[in-house]
Amino acid sequence: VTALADLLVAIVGPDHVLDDADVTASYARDWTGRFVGEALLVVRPGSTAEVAGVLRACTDAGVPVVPQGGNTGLVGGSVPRRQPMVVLSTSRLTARGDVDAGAAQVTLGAGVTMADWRRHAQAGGFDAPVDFASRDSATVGGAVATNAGGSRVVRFGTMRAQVAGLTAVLADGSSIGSLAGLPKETVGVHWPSLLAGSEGTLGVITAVRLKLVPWYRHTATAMVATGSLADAVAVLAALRSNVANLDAVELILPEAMAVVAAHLGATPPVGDERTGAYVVVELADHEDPTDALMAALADLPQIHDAAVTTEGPARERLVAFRDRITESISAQGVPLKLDVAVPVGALDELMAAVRAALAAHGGRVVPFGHLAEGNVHVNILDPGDPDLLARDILGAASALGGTISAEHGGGLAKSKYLHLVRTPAELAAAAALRHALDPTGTLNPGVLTAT
Ligand code: FAD
Ligand code: LAC
Ligand code: ZN
Repeated sequence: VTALADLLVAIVGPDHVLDDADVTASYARDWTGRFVGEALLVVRPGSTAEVAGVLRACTDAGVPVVPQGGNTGLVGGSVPRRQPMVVLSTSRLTARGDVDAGAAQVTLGAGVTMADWRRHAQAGGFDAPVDFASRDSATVGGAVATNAGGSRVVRFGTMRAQVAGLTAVLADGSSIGSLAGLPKETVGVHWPSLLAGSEGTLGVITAVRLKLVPWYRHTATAMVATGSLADAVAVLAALRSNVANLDAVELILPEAMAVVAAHLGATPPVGDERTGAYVVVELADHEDPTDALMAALADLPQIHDAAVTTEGPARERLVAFRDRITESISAQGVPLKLDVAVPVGALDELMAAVRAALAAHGGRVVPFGHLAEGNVHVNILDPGDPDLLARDILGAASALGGTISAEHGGGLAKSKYLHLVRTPAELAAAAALRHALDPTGTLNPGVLTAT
């Protein structure tokens, strides 16, 4: 330990190698509290060259490394899980380039937060296309590494679609990638495509060249109450065909509304005993889209109650019922998080399978998610038998043509279930690729490792 610590101190300086257990503890515990490990050391390199030095030293010493951004990941991939393990924190990689208006791109250090990406883009007259509730801590590097989604995917796609370039360091300390951001290039392997969603298993992303989108100054937000999930999907279909500036279509099921309303100490803005599903809809545009939103919702027979707001405190109050669900669940205990997606037409069947699994294995479900992607966050409080719940619910998602992870990644949580969505040939090819880039198994062992 001392020899490795001395080497790391020589690379990043004494202030950036942490070994005091009181200090390293917060880097070793995940956001949910479900995954708690111990860090041999926490290292905070300040440049790509320092990241390379750190990785080379750890690989030479045979000590595995877990890359960590904001530590808001929800599947256990961002914290140590065996001894010894070094946490490589990107918290000092916070350089921000100027907004390149002609290209509509910006270069950011991997440790810049999602909120700072957005603020920086807006200061340059643009906007960031990805947004989600952990924005103040989650980093752009972590978001690329988990191919993060959030509420604007319906309009702009996931994080993968925003990466015009990146640089990353492999386990042996070599650097790959480019920040040129060329929109067209055809010379074989495309590093951003490979690294997006790789969850720290192929390389440490040190900087990203991200796309920007127009900054729509006007947002109209509605919450509507519908009778069922099928009705919510009918509302989604109508919006998709009738409006051009759809920015978010989010789903809250009644159990989640009850939990978040209690947490906020507020009454749900819409709905009553008829409500089977709430939908939060946003339109964003250069002109105020409120009239367009009201018109789009006006004659939909599936809606029995609606509230519409524009920017300001009223909108923030409404959005809080969606944004703060994850926090309100954690305030009640450590949930089992099964983040799945199915084709939207199969959402009813998915929830029937979830309820059957709960009846058989115990627990309280708090479901919500991203309706346009058929993505339901199946959060289970007081899970009776977590393994059987996971087996049945992830199995059902897969059988319905969906996935065991639409967001957040596989981490440690899903390693056991990768076979549900990948063939043996695919798992073998992925393992071979990983071995080629990281032959010593330094980077994030256990994560995305089929077991
Ligand atoms: P971390 O948690 O630090 O790490 C996550 C994974 O990425 C780990 O495997 C880690 O090893 C790897 N990693 C981190 N940085 C790097 C790097 N520079 N290079 C290589 N690998 C790296 N996610 C969504 O997709 N959509 C949501 O709507 C959403 N909402 C959330 C709401 C709340 C309240 C919370 C707590 C989380 C939410 N998340 C959501 C999950 C999480 O915030 C995202 O996955 C986020 O992108 C993680 O970023 P991070 O910087 O915190 O990464
Ligand atoms: C959300 C996270 C949990 O959608 O993905 O709030
Ligand atoms: Zn989500």
